[in-house]
Amino acid sequence: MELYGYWRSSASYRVRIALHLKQLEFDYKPVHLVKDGGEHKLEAYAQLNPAKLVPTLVDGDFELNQSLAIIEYLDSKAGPLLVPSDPKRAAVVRMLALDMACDLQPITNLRVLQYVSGTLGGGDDGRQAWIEHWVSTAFAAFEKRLEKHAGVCCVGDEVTLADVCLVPQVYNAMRFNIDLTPYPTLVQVYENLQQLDAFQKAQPESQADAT
Ligand SMILES: N[C@@H](CCC(=O)N[C@@H](CS)C(=O)NCC(=O)O)C(=O)O
Repeated sequence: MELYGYWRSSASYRVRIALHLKQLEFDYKPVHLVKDGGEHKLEAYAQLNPAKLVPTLVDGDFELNQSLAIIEYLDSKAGPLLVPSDPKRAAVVRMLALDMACDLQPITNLRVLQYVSGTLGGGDDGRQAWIEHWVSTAFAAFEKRLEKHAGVCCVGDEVTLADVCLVPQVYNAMRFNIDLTPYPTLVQVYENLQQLDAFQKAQPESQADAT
């Protein structure tokens, strides 16, 4: 399999964690999101993803975009299951995963930040205020959910899709110096997950394209 991604992309980071948890071999194909206006906007990459976003997984002649669809596909290939089979547990895991991947990540994505700071004229301060507002809104709610559901991981003591989606957003928040002290449960779960080999291997700074 091949994974087209970018070291700092949170959606690529999710897929890397899932691949490592499942111990699936893959070739990592870096797509630079910043250099020369972004390699993801070039025709060669748009052939793989017309939405011009990373990641893309290629498995033989099968090409797939959208990190959550990719992770579900990987779940069908190899264990451990990241969405549990118990329906209630699965629904809770999906709820938490979507809090991060659907309600938070898209509004802090590169193209949105560029629009806020550039097109709308917000500059660096506007971008920072935007990130702080939306991360703290999402993390405050997530902290409450974790108080109800967390063990060592987001939902009990097993690693799930919720953890795979949380860690990249915490990495992103730290990158933008967001104060995490109001979210002690979230920070504890993040630190627990950072101990695991798969999460370490998937870290942005450990990727070949990290600069
Ligand atoms: N919902 C998509 C989101 C993909 C996405 O937003 N990718 C970002 C990096 S995390 C990207 O390619 N951004 C490029 C840009 O904003 O121009 C997924 O989960 O795969």
